[in-house]
Amino acid sequence: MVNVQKLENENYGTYYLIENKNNVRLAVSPQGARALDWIIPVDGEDRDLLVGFKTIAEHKKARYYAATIGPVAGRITGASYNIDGTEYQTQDNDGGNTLHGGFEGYDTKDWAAEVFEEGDKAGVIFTLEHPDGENGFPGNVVSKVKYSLDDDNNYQIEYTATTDKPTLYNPTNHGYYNLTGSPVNSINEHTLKVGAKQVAETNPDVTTTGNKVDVAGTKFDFVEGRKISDTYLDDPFILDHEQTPDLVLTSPDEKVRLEIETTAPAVVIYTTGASEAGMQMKYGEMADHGGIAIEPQGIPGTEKYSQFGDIILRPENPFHSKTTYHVEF
Ligand code: G6D
Repeated sequence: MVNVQKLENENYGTYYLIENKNNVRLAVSPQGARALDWIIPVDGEDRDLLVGFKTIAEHKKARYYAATIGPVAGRITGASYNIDGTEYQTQDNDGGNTLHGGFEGYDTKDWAAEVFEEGDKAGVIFTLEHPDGENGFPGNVVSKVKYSLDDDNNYQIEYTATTDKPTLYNPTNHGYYNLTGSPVNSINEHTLKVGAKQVAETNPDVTTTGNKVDVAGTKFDFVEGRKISDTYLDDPFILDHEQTPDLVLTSPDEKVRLEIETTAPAVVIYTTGASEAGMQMKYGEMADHGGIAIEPQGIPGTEKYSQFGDIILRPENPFHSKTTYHVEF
């Protein structure tokens, strides 16, 4: 039976603790509709798979850690886009481009929270109303992000959204993971397997070029699964969806296996580097390469490149996507 409690403490403020029968605990916050902790018992010890900060204040400052990113994750090149012949300008917060929804992206918002129980799972539904035109995104958009656990150790995030005008919509969860339980250890000895034969090519500013590139023989080839080693990533992997799960991350001690399955067309994988090394995290100082962010989403740049799909949300076609993070331990 999955249990949900609304709690309050000085570090997290108001948050929700979701616990299943196997002592898996997921803590989530209305601030940024973000996950704070994802703790599993390994050999009788607690192991927190999420890389994050001790306090919600630090999360708000750093912004993205396991937060809901939106309305558009990734970069909008030139901070502008066109829908049905109308040009829209968004905020330039990243060298001429818009990153992760701009200065006031969904991760910066306080979401409404509602506890739910549905069959064998339970959790929290976060809701946000985004007013028409705010930060260059048209439409009164209502987003709902449903965080849940079940007793089979599935952690699920489900997104739905509606709009009264055509707009761009491509959310993600920007969770950073380290399956050793602490980002004091690098992720180099983790094994990563990604069901993606192609990545979206990127420019030096990390915007996409519109080209899809085969991973065979490149640093992006994780099709068969291999150690991450000193491979630094900040790239969209285009999922084949030919195998389930879409992605597997295994801890160095092989005691924890994270399986991710998503309806999203891609996952952006970002590994932390020198710019994050030394940051004071929940369990100590972040090592260089201390965390791997896995962000299921539409391919960044889809608003410009139709070959990537379509991220226009229209009134007649509500948005839905679901990602399941299953952990074996
Ligand atoms: C950098 O380019 C990367 C992004 O992909 C990432 O989400 C962010 O850092 C945290 O801007």
